[in-house]
Amino acid sequence: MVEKTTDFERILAAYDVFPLPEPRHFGSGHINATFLVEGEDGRKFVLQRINSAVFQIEAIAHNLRLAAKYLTKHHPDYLFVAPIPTLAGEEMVVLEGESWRLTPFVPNSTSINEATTPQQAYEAARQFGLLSKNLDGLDLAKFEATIPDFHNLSFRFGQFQDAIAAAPESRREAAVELVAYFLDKSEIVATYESLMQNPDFPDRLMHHDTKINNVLLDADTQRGLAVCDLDTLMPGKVISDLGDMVRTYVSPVSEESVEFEKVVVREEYYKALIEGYLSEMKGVLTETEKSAIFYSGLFLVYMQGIRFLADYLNGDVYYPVKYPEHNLDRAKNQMVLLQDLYRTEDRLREIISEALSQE
Ligand code: GN1
Ligand code: MG
Repeated sequence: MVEKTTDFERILAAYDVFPLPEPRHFGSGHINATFLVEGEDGRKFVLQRINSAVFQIEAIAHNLRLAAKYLTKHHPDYLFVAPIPTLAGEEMVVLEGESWRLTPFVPNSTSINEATTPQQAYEAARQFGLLSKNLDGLDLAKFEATIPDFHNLSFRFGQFQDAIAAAPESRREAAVELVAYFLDKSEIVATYESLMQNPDFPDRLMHHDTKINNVLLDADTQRGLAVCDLDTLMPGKVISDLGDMVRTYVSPVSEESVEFEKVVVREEYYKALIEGYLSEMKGVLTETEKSAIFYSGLFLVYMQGIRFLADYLNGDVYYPVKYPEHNLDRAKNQMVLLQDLYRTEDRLREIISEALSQE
């Protein structure tokens, strides 16, 4: 559905792009509104309204500018889907208090919500590995947090505890089993805190939203072309990107599924994503980072589970919902996935060792 109140023509005039036909909603992100724009000359673009309640908008522009400059100099052939500057040289158009950004639509690209072949998992993971590898060497101190504490698990755990304490009785009651499960697994937070103290666990430029639908695949060959949705490109830890891939590539059904019996770890997809990521990053990672590969799945699935659950307890103030228990179901989906990661732990650790020992 197109928001009739949006003055697309005025926004796009800043780029000298004239939309034909009316831009339409595109993709499945939760936080920003995304539209596909077809220009009168046949060119296609992706237009996004950035959620300024969530993001430090200036930090996004700043980080992407630094990254684009570095990549142009050091990796000129790398396809970095950066915002197109307006005719006035700005990264964004601000209209009536809202910030809009235009990126090129990569020709013949497609994105998927679930991996249906291990090769897709391999290709997607390779693209995220390539991004961090190509950005290795940049001075991280120059980058800013586009969402402070975004993947700080101690902070997220604190928010979860606050949400439990403040929840209305009815929601706390409905969530009681899930809350107990996630509190019982707080060892995941303790492991995070000890890793954060480890000097062999460095910051790197991470994408921080490595869902499979943030990768552009060639529509014909399914080869990875590029990554998109770069709003959370900022310094972080390797467990963020690896973990969100585990979270979203290994199960045959997405985080939206309520067919909980289908939420399982597919080992061949796990293997493919680990091999895809390591094909780019093996030479970059430290020993501690390598030893945290299995943990990365626990970390991210746990964090997403408590974020969904906290939002349910808070009355659905962050993630848009289609029905009252939507966030509760999402949290349950994550719980089931976490349980399956524990169930398959031995085999997954073997897969990691084999991938690390391959030449
Ligand atoms: C949000 O907006 P979207 O769908 O790309 C969220 C991610 C979560 C994801 C769960 C800024 O991403 O952290 O993993 O939902 N992004 C933000 O689907 O909170
Ligand atoms: Mg997204």
